[in-house]
Amino acid sequence: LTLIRDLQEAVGRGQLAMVFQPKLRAADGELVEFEALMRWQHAELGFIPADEFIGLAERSGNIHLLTGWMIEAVCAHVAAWEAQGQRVCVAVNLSAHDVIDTALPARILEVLNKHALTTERLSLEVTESAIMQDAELALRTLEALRAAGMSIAVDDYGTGYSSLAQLKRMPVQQLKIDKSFILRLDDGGDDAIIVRSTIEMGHNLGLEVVAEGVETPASRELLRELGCDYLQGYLISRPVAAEEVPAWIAQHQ
Ligand code: G
Ligand code: G
Ligand code: NA
Ligand code: MN
Repeated sequence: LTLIRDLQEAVGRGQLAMVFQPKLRAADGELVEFEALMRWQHAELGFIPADEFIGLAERSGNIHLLTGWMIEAVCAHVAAWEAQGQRVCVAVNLSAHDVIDTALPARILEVLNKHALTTERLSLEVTESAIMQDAELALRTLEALRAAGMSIAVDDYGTGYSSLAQLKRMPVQQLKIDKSFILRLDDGGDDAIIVRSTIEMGHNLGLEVVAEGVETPASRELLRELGCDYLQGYLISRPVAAEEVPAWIAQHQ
């Protein structure tokens, strides 16, 4: 309970942080966007993993505070990079509660507008389980985000229980294959079969496919051969601090 209070205070006091992990186009290695990942360094407890404090925020009804902070801070970073002459796009993760918050799209547009940013600067990642918890409400939120020009990725694809028939009704553009299928892709096991058919199926449905958790050159090559569209993982880069983003881009070019 004190942890919930600490988290609420951390948002207000600017004690949350975020790191940025690049996503590249598989074919030519071109930088596409960075995914923003939230971090919390607790004053006494130290670093608390994101899935723990985000789960806590969800269960205690505080996730909208974190998501609101995230959207604002991401847009502020993107605007600052823009002022330095660097055009950066960022993907933000939404939780199950965010995706049924039908007022969220208007709030996001307000923040983009405040920073004079167009909607293609922001994309969103939502897990399939978050989408399917209340598919009707999620559909409304996602359609509004999509109509405004933001692209949406289904995160952790393959770990949920949604049927493709359900997912197909959703206005999503990308499938992000969960890292549990990618981490051991190069060891000759069944993961390659799963990944191959996921990429094929995604493409047949008109979706782009992203692989996360790319850790080895062998996995990268296999994913390229399988026609995967985008790659993300420690092989390319660990998540980096906001201050390191301009240097990362300069070095990558
Ligand atoms: O970066 P890390 O491995 O700690 O992320 C752990 C989990 O927390 C991942 O599932 C990631 O998507 C999630 N996560 C990280 N940042 C955010 C955020 O800003 N919002 C939400 N909803 N989830 C996040
Ligand atoms: O649930 P989600 O897919 O959003 O989780 C993303 C998390 O995975 C991030 O916290 C990030 O730190 C982590 N991650 C990113 N790339 C890799 C990777 O190549 N290997 C492993 N093991 N984890 C990764
Ligand atoms: Na994610
Ligand atoms: Mn994921």
